[in-house]
Amino acid sequence: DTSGSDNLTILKLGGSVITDKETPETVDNDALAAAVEAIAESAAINHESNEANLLIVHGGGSFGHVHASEHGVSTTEGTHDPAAVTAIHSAMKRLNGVVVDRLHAAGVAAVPVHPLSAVARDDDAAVSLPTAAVGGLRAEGFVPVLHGDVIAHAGEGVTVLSGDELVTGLAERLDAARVGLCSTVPGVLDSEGDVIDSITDFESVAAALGDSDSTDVSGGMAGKVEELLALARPARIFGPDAVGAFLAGDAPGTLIDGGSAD
Ligand code: IP8
Repeated sequence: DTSGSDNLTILKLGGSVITDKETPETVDNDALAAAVEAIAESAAINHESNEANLLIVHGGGSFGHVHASEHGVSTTEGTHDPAAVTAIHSAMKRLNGVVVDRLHAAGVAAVPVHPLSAVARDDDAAVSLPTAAVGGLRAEGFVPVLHGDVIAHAGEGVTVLSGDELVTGLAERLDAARVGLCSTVPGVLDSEGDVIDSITDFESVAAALGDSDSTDVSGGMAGKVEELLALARPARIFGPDAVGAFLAGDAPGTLIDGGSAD
């Protein structure tokens, strides 16, 4: 089913797209500016009706990941050290602040939403993700901007919640019509380096993608593909140049569609 109840598009800006991964806490200004411009021009933001059909999530890049690995925290390895929790969360808030500020400067009614304050994992690692805040903000014409974060995790202290988990969780709960992940590469690449058009099962691409069960926060591209295959709606992975095309309703990059029965 491709038609969500209220035409919501969820766009994730990858952390390695909008930051310089090599240098701690450095924004990639050109890449962020290009993404912001594409978002500001997009029809997903209807300035006349004051309706926001867009929700943005961004990843950690050289903000969250640097602090998370410094403190040995991942999606499965937790911490009970309040200073570690605060350091990782604060770094993500700094990046989120930059993203929100740039969106404002471009005329987008972006508002920050911080998962640590609202989201938790139970001891089966299932994420509880309340949607009252994002739903309420959208209904009032705002574009919520969420980010990968640290969240309470039963028995583990806090662990990392990746932006990808937020995207799939919100897509299901908010019945998103379209889901797009902007990555540094133009799509999921095969072993020749060509963009794969569509992926409907993991086995057919496993060899090209390599192992997915690393404790790396997002599990790399293989982890993303598995996560999106488990989502009961189609999603796309595309490169930084294709944000505008995706928001315009085009079909750039790789379609990932595990079917609705998964
Ligand atoms: O970059 C991770 O989000 P991701 C956020 O979407 C943190 O995996 C806190 C490392």
